[in-house]
Amino acid sequence: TPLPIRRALISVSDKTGLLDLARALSAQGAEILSTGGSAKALRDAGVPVTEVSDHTGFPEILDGRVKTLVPQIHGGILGRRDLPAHLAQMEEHGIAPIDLVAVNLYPFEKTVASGADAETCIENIDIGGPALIRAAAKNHGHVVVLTDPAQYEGLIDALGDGGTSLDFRRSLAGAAYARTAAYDAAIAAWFAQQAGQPLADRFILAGQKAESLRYGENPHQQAAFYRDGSTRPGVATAVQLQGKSLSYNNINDTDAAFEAVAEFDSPAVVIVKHANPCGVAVAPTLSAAWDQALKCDPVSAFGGIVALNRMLDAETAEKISTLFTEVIVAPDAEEAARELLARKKNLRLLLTGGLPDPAAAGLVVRSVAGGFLAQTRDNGRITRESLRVVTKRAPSGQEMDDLLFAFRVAKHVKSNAIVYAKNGATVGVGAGQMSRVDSARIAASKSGEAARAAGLDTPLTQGSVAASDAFFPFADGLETIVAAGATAVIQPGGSIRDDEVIAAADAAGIAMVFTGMRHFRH
Ligand code: 93A
Repeated sequence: TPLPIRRALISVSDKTGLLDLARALSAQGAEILSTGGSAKALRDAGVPVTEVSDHTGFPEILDGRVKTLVPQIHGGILGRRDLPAHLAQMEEHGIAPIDLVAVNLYPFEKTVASGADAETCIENIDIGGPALIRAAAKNHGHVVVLTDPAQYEGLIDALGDGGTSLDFRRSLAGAAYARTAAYDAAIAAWFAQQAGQPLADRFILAGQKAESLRYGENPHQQAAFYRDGSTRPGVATAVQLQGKSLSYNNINDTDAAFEAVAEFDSPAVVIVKHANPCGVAVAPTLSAAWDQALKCDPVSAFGGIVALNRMLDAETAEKISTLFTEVIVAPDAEEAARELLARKKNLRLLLTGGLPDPAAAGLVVRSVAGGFLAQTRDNGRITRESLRVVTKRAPSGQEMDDLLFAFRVAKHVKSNAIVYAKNGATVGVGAGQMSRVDSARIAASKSGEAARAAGLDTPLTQGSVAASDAFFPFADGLETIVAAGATAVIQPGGSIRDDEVIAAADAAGIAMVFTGMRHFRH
């Protein structure tokens, strides 16, 4: 039988939806108990409310650190309504039952994110709130627990139907413990950070489920999307303007594309398929960058994800819309571009409001059987100054620009990665092969196909430069690149056979630079 609410305790830091909730409770006859700030907001709006301190006869003390941590409150929440002994004890100690608890916590995560000092962060560790939430969730057989304004509407609907069901209360209880777990995880992570522990040593599994996904990588797999509270512009924080909801693969690919496009300062376009770039270009305009990126591998680009690092303009949007595209992600889009894309009902348009900082520190986690691997994100970025020319011939200015571009792209290609580039655009991408030679060969042969499709008789790799994400263990990889027509190579160096590889480069008359930094990506 549905459970009506006789008495409700409301104590919320985030006052969103507070009045609607309180009015609905009041209307069905509930007495509302509330703490200082929440009580004031209700009184000001004319909603009848009793201060917790008046209800308990005990004042808020210690600057509010002890507001609700009293037996009248916790007894009122925890007492079992189905046990006569509990009811008798409540009666004996003058404890009135509390049937609903609506609490959202001191904004600890936001306070930390704002860069507040340690004392302020500590003051924002909520003690009474989690205690209320956990107590109400434990006694969900008789008590409703609300921890998020997004849950109020469901409660208001249930009240309209005469009260809440056990199923409803049970699901809210689960959500309540997920919230307090994530809250404590954030606090633990902050303490570890304060203690100076390295980023990779303080991974605590925390995240709030953002949405259930239709399925995972394959239709027989379940999937869900979690947010970790980060404000980094990207797929997790983007606003979706149109199109079906994102799939698991869409989210993964969009992330790969947007992280890659954020690497470049000039207008840039990245086209991603299966988490690998199949076309990347920088140019004076987005529209020109799109043309060049598409030329690299127009066959693979079909059904891809397109990421841009500038406000999407109408001209570029028009061009992209002629190709079947799953997702477009950009910091923003001009009104005309939005209107144009609105006609493509299935295309998803995501706007992030900004670009992530590729140099920012962060943690990347993946699961393995029985555990997790955590590492700091690959925020390494080589500069022109850090390169070492190892061949007799030094790269020309244009070659140098393209080498830097190609190496930056290679960072976002699954290993073994070989990227051919020319004039600020990829002309061949070899990804995810078990041998570096195969990556070099595949990229070159695809570029041959792309050239033939465009009616050219020389492969696009002719006169290009090439980047390798890791060193060449033997000269054969380099020789494959030379055979494809590249004139300069960028690679980390560091193989015991570097001498052989350098000799092969000199023999072919090409230029080669060492970065000293590797960009494996698996
Ligand atoms: O300082 S507390 O840890 N001690 C408490 O007894 C207590 N009771 C509720 N924090 C406590 N709260 C929190 O106060 C709630 O979780 C809520 O976030 C906040 C609401 O305070 P106010 O109604 O004064 O704005």
